[in-house]
Amino acid sequence: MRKLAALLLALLLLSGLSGCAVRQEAEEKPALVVGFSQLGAESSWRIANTASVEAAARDFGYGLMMENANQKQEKQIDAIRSFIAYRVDVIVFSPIVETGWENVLTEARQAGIPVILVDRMIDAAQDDLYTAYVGADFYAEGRRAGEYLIRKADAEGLAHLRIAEICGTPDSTPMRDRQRGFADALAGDPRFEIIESVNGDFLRSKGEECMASLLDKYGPDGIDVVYSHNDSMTLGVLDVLEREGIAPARDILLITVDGEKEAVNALKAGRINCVVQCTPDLGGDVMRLVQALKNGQEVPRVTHPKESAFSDLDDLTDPSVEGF
Ligand code: GYE
Repeated sequence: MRKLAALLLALLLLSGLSGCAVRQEAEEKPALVVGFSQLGAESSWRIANTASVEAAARDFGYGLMMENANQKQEKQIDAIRSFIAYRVDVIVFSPIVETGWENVLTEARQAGIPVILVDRMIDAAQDDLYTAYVGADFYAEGRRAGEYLIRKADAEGLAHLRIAEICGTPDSTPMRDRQRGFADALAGDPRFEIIESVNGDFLRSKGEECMASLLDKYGPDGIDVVYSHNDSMTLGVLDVLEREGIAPARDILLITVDGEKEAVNALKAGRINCVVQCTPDLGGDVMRLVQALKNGQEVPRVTHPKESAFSDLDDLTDPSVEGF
């Protein structure tokens, strides 16, 4: 009888232990592995976006292989090839420019690995090179920037505004669509003249350089508005204006896109006129799609986050007016 009890106890212990071992194994081996090719770390927006994807992968219990391409398309292509070789379950990537992805994405498709584009789009003849896109509607953002300027001109009776545009990375989706949306919103209204569009590559240092050379060329009285495609470049613009004794948001109107804390605070302090919001917090939407794909469910082709714009014509004490 005692022998039987001892045997039972041993069996119980064993099953308990092995149950524990299995559970531990399940905890160590993630349910699936996502390969994420981030394009760089050029702005606060990008850094917040990386953090959002990392946090969401953790929340969902997915493994994340992240490669940062440091603004180089070739590095993104290498990263995607290494994800294919590793046979990750899903590839997530943020294409630095729109063109030049056909070959590597065809390889991913042939390997049967679904691709989710996050933040930026591609421009390719075949439309089966990616499964879904999660990111902003940049055309709508550009329109919001233009619509603000129309409201401002109406409110203050401004008859002729000369606009300098500082653009993001050439051939990138936010650059193209923020430019197009803005131009379309103002089209046909003789009060607005875009005198020049220059490339600031989404970088604070280049925003500063662009503003300095625009001032050299047109003088402080030759520019009425600066429309900048992101906050980093706008912060560089602010540095130059303040150094030159030009009052930002009064001598020269400033419209910016993103909504990072430093820019929203500058808006509240009367140093920027309008911040068009673009949320970097895309990780949750991306991982929800990864989960749906894993469960064999259909996913929406396009997911846009909800966004708006804040300006000196709005109530800036509203709690919704805050940066990331
Ligand atoms: O506006 C900018 C970043 O692709 C939306 O890239 C993103 C843009 C963002 O460098 O700050």
